Amino acid sequence: MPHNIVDVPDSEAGLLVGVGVSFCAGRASMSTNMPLFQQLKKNLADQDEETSVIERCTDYDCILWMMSLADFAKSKKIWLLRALSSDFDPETIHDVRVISVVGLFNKGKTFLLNKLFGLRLPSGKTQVTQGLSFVYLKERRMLLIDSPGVQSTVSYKADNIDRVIDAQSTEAFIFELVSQVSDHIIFVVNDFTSFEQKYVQMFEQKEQIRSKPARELIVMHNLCTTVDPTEAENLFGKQITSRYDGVESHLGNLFYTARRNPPVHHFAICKELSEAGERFNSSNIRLLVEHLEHAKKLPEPIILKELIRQRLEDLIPRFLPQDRRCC
Ligand SMILES: Nc1nc2c(ncn2[C@@H]2O[C@H](COP(=O)(O)OP(=O)(O)OP(=O)(O)O)[C@@H](O)[C@H]2O)c(=O)[nH]1
Ligand SMILES: [Mg+2]
Repeated sequence: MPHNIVDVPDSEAGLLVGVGVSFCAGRASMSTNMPLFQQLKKNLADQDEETSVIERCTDYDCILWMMSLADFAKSKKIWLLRALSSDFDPETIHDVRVISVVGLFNKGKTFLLNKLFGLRLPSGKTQVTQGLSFVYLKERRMLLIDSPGVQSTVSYKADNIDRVIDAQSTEAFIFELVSQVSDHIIFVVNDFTSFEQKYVQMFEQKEQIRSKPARELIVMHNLCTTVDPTEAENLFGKQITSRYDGVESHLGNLFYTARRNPPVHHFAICKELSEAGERFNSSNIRLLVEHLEHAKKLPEPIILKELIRQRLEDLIPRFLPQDRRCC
C-alpha cells in the first residue's frame, strides 16, 4: 500500500539563501520490505514537485536524503524525511546531545547503535544505511546520526557522471556536515588500517582548528570475527596500545585513551556470543554509553531542520562553487 508524504515543503523557511536550493521537509511512512532508497530514488526521479510517495521508511525518525552531490547539483533539492510514526519533529526545539557513528561501509556502525541503545535498526551485509539517518532518544536526550559507509560500491550504469568522483566528493561533504553538527563522533573500524587512522586524524585536525571546545573522539574497534579473548587482547595491543602513547583504563579491558590532541578513546568489542564477546562486549558497551551520558557537554536545544539548513548554507558553496555563481 502506498503512503504519502504528508508534509509539503515549507518553501520559504526552506530556501537556502544564496545558493538557490529548496530544502524539503517531508514525512515518510512505514510499510513493505522494499528498500526505502530504491523507491525514494524512483519517486524523486519521477516527479519534480514537492510531493512524493514512499513505500517504506525504516526505524529511523528522520533521514536526510543526500546521496550524491552531482544529483543535488541538478535537482537543487535535499529532502529531510520524517517517519509518520515518529514523535520527533525536526522543526521544533529538542534538547539533545548529537552523537554520530562514522566509518567505512559495513564495519558495524548500525550494529553498534543497536547494541549501545537497544535499537532494532536494519543492520547486516545487505542493509546499507542511506543518507544521514537520525534516531531521537527522548529519555536519554540524544539524537543519533547513523551515517552511510565511506567507500561503498558505486554504480557504473550509463550516465554521464563519474560516480567514483561523485562518491568521493559526496563522502567529503557528508564528513564535513557530520563533523559540524555532532557533539560526539564514534568511528567504527574493524582492523585499524592506515586509511582509517588517517580518517580519524582528519577529525583530530579539524578539532584543533575549531573555535569551540575540542571534542574527544571515540574509536570503536569492532573485532567482529574475533572469538578468542587472548587473540582480542593481542589484536588490541598490536593495533592500538603499541601504536599510540596513552593510558589503559582501569575500568575495563580493551579500553585505552591515546594521548592525542584531543584525546582519542579506543574501545573494542568482539564477535557476539563468542567467548571473547561474552568477556568484553557488554562491559565495553556499558562503558561507552556511560562515557556518552556523563560527558561534560550538556544537551543543547536544537531545531534539526534549522541546524542542517545553516550548515548546508555554509557547505554547499564550498563544494559546489558554481551554485554560488548562479545566484
Ligand atoms: N562485534 C560484532 N559485530 C558484528 C557481528 N555480526 C555482525 N557484525 C558487524 O555488523 C556489520 C554489518 O552490519 P552494519 O551494522 O549494517 O554495518 P554498517 O557499518 O552500518 O554498514 P553500512 O551502513 O552499509 O555502511 C558486520 O560487517 C560486522 O562488522 C557480531 O556478532 N559481533
Ligand atoms: Mg549502517
